[in-house]
Amino acid sequence: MSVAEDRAAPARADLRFAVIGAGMSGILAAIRLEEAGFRNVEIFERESKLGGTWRDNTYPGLSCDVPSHVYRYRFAPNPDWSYRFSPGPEIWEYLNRVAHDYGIARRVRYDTEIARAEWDDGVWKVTPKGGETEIFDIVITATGVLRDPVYPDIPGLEDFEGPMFHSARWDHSHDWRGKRVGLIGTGSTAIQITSAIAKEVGKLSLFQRTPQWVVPVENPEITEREREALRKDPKRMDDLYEFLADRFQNTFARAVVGDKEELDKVARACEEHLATVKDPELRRKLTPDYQVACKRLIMSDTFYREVQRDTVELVTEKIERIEKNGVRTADGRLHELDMLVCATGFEAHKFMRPMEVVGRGGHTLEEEWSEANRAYRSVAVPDFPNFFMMVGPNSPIGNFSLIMISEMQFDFIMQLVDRIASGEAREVEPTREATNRFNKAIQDAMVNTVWVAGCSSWYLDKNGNPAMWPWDFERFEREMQAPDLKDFRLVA
Ligand code: N01
Repeated sequence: MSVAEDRAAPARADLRFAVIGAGMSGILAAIRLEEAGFRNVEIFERESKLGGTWRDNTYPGLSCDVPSHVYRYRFAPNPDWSYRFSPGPEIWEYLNRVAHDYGIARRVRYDTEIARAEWDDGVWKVTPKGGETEIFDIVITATGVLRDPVYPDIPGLEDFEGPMFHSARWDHSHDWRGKRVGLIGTGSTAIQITSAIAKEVGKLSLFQRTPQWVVPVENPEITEREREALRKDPKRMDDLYEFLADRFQNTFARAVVGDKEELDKVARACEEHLATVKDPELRRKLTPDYQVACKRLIMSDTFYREVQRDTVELVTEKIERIEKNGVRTADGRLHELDMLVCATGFEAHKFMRPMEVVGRGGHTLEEEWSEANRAYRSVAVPDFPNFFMMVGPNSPIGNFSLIMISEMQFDFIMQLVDRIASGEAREVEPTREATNRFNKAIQDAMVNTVWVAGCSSWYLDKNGNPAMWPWDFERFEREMQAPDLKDFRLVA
């Protein structure tokens, strides 16, 4: 069960850490810090349970579109995944199990939202909402990306008299079976919901503003025999991990950052898949007019089948307003509904906010990021000493395994923490020059990516720039291997 490599106990094992968030990244940080010998690690979680996005999302059809055998901590292989892309509840259980096994779950300070963290006099003063300020040496934010739901800005949303909720706040007290369900949005979430409920709804009105490219990806069950083989021989799991990671890195991960040949392959697969839709009119409505993978690619081999059912109507007329009985579209038609689900996405650029972060000399993160969210290699910000982010700005959040990303970022952060723990430095932060250089390189490289091909998506920040990692995965691995200390200001 040990995750630690052979490490000497830190000279300053008493360093105080605030880990903010107990989702996938926060659990990881807490486990790794404790394994490294740090005794004072506090984990703050604003909700009453851990698990982040896998706690919040419980909608029908929820699954991860990254293969399960790479969507796991490296130190906690799981032979029991039931499908190639396992259902959401299984992932949530996995995170819970790991957090329990490593003694983290019981130590999380639940229902504790951090309102403010201020660097003052060489320490971080961290204040929970309505709570007392506590002192820490190091702050690690692990607050996720797709956390706060966005409801559509459509007049009358509150007028609807039936159940209405966001996909990430699914209200299970209302059965959708046999009902007239309205579903707004056609992102990854809505596609999964459609595939799951189309057969049993009374009628599904799927409101599409923009069609999506959908790549057909099979999701076979992992048989008990296969699971048993993995249980007996854990090396098989490691081999599978390497195989899946390699395959992804050499295909799709390259396609989105400029490998035209790979992108063409994905495009052909999507086009052939779309051609399986029989009704030409429906096919026309489902045909995007932008580059494949410009928006986050949808992975599904069931959506086109399900959307062709008699129970489903794809509505492409603009929504004019929402009324007490349903959705009124611009053609004057009222789509009468019993319940309405908004699968309308998340605020993907908030990071730890609304938490207020105040760095050196009273400089706030809000000021620092007033033009754009910029960090040094996604993990640190100048003027914010001993402050590290997991899955911060420009992390590779496309269709990658975010667990893998988090682990690499943590390894990088840990090497900086080691400088403090060994007594070599009291404060560590990236230089402004290195941070600017990194962000300039990001902007220069972005022109080669598929995300600037002219579509709108949650990848784009408020300036219309993709908040993504514009290079291949190997470069991310290389950059996360070891900090270049010339790029840091270390204060002894
Ligand atoms: O959200 P989205 P999502 N009127 O932002 C539409 C991850 N995820 O929850 O395209 C009408 O992608 C909007 O329309 P348009 C994954 O990273 C992962 O689906 O902007 N429509 C769009 O269709 C994913 O990318 C898994 O024109 C409105 C939809 O709502 C991310 O979550 C599974 C509207 C929002 O799509 C977000 O996906 C599920 C309006 N006013 C999700 N406002 C895995 O398998 C918005 N829309 C890991």
